[in-house]
Amino acid sequence: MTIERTFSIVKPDAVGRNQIGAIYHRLESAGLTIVAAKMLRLTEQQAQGFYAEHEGKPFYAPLIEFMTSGPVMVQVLEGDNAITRYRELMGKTNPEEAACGTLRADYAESTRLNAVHGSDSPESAAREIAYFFSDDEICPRD
Ligand code: IDP
Repeated sequence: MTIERTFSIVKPDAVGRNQIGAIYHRLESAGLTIVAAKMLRLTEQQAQGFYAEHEGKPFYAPLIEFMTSGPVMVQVLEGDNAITRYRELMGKTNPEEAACGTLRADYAESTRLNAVHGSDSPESAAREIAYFFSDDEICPRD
């Protein structure tokens, strides 16, 4: 067992369709425990900092516009091998390529409006969790 933490966003498209609960149900049913969560509306500066690795790419400006277009839910997920397992549960970036039964196959509209974010490595998870949560906002189960 390798208990890991990963960072997740329910993006503005899914929040706007009232799909928070459905997505949380899928996370918990997959054995991922939500140990921190909050709703917020990203500022342009927050979104730009979060997606800094994509600066200069053609999809960067529309991505920032999308991510600041409405509220998001940000959460920390904990579980065995959580980083890889949550990436598998999300499915590929483009929902047309996402495997059946994945979150993006079921909830994403397009490659940009793709419902969820998840960290892609232990280094990203640590950076992204610290970007949104202080240690005292994380509530592991006893
Ligand atoms: P990921 O979210 O699957 O890890 P990344 O390549 O890190 O994908 O891209 C970050 C986000 O940028 C994607 O989730 C999606 O919202 C958006 N994005 C990525 N590639 C494209 C694209 O080719 N067109 C439009 N939006 C894109």
